[in-house]
Amino acid sequence: MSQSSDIQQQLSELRELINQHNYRYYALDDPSVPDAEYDRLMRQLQQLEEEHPELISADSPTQRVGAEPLEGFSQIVHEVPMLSLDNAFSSEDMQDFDRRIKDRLGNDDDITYACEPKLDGIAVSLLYREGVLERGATRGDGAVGEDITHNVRTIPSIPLKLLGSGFPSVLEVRGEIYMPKAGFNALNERAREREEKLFVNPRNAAAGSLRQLDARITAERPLEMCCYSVGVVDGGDVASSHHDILYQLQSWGFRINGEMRLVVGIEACNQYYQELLMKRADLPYEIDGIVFKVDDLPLQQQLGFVAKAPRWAIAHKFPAEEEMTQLLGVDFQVGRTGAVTPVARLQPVFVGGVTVSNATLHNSDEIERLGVRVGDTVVVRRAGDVIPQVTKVLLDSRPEKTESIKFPQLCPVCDSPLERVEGEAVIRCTGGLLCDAQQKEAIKHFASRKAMDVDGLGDKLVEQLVDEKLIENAADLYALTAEQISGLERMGEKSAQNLIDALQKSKSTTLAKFLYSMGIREVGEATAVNLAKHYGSLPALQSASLEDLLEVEDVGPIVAKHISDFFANEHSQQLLDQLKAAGIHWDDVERPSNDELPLLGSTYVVTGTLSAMGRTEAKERLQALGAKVAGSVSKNTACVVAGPGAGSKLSKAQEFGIKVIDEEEFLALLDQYNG
Ligand code: JCF
Repeated sequence: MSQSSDIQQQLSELRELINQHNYRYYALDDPSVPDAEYDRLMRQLQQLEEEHPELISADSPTQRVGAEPLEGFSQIVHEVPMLSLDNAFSSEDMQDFDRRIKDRLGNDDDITYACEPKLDGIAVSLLYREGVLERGATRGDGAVGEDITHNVRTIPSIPLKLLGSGFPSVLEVRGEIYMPKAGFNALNERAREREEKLFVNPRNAAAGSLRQLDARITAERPLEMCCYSVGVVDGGDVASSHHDILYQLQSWGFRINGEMRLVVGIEACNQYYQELLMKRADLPYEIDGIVFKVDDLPLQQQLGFVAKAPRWAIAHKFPAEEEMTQLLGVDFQVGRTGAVTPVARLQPVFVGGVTVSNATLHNSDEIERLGVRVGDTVVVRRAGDVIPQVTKVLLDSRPEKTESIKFPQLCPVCDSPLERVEGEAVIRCTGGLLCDAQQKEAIKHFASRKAMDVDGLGDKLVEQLVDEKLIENAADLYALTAEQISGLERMGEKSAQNLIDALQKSKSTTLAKFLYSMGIREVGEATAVNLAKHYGSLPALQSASLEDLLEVEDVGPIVAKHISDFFANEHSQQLLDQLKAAGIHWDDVERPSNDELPLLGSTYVVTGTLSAMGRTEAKERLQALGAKVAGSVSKNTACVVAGPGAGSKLSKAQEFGIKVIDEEEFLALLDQYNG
């Protein structure tokens, strides 16, 4: 064999292998090799192609990164028009759809439908000739679209070359290009950090990514394609049912929707709809409804089309997650930590399945970014159980008279000055517990389930108690009498006594819950548990220095400062005394003495692979000896435990001259202390 055909052989084997791995990873979500192996193969191919540039082919997996920018998009005419779908908005609409089909077929037998989520992305067409991707186009108006070949080539779930065999020599595959929620969130997070423009939703982000003349930009966007039908088919055949066509497409290398099901009869369609509606928020991509199609192709042909939509398919829409409405005004709410949040007061609108009249505007930066004014028409988004947000201003419909939104100079509740910490977006009230709002929120938090768990003490009741000046802080709760409570609106003698009993019951708690209930900034449930475990008692924690606090699991300099500030504060001290006097109690945690914690004060880092135990166990064993285990090496690291495969952490340790031990020495260390 000549050398060049030998290389050619090597190249096609590598490409074949990489395409297979790509398929398993991007189309089937079922990777066949670890990422590192995939990377090695790619590098091997790249190197070989560098050495033999004349052998690079357009369908090589290395050719996805994006070529030079285009001057503009050219138009393409869809040989088979790309139809839209009729919509159904209720189960009655679905019933009618099913009825029309049966009437037209002159047969009352139950129809088999293929059902799948309707992805909220951009419809595209891909043309394959002899199994090689030749052209990608947007749907456009269904008759004429734009050529986006350079961009679709960068999307990993789109095969540049079909897998397997038996595909028609000309095959047009249709589907939806979309951006998964996680990719969208990460993209916007990065844009926010760089103070760039944010995308309004994943669909806009996908559209914007495909509208790039420079495919190198598209290549960096987390796009996926999911296929749902074929257009032109020439020089070969496809299967005779919708679902079989999808499985064929899958075998040729495409991603299809894993939620696709076959059901019989319209009742089952409605049931599928309800199931997916429940699942909607948990799916990794956005959907705006369910597509139902008559599965049998001969039946589809018999049914045909009306105007621009097939008679054999329908989209049963979900409630919209975005709607337009008017911004009537902005209120400023003060939270437990004093953070002042602008809240949009909206003309009530039905969105995401509920009527929304308030939405968060986050902070003053966000108001500026949106450029929103009172009186504007805005887009409100409510997805899943997430709080509603204003995501966009419709400038085209801005009325003549709008008002700018003025962030207050003083706390809207207590008139204390507001402050903005350098580098933070949050503006806070400096009033602390003198601020009624912060006081109320602090008491609500104190009584909440994961804190002191005072049964029956809801938000409204706390507000009444503070407004009626019956309490000023959490400790005052324990001095309330049944008479005082039963005098309140909507409270009877029975409910008053229940609350007294619940308060009594809450006095017996744990140190962790008590610490959490104090609402110290950045001290959530997990940190409270760590603090309780580490110190065992309140006095031990109170007397801890900043450096001491840094020894606690997951406590960094900022949290440590908040904790230390809290205990140094006069109001906090009074509150703690008052609560103790009220009879709040817990059993102190038995904490090993310092003699039993020989590694107290040292920070360890575990890296690489250990054969005797996993890194998590290694970490726990070290912590049991009092060590702090950190995730990265710094000047404060006492020792690095390095197994085989250790990388940058090991080199950093060597650079800093930090002690490094291998697994054998590590096991000896554990042995030494565990006797
Ligand atoms: O997921 C979609 N957005 C979607 C759109 C799914 C389908 O099965 C479609 C479609 C548009 C047209 N089917 C047709 C015929």
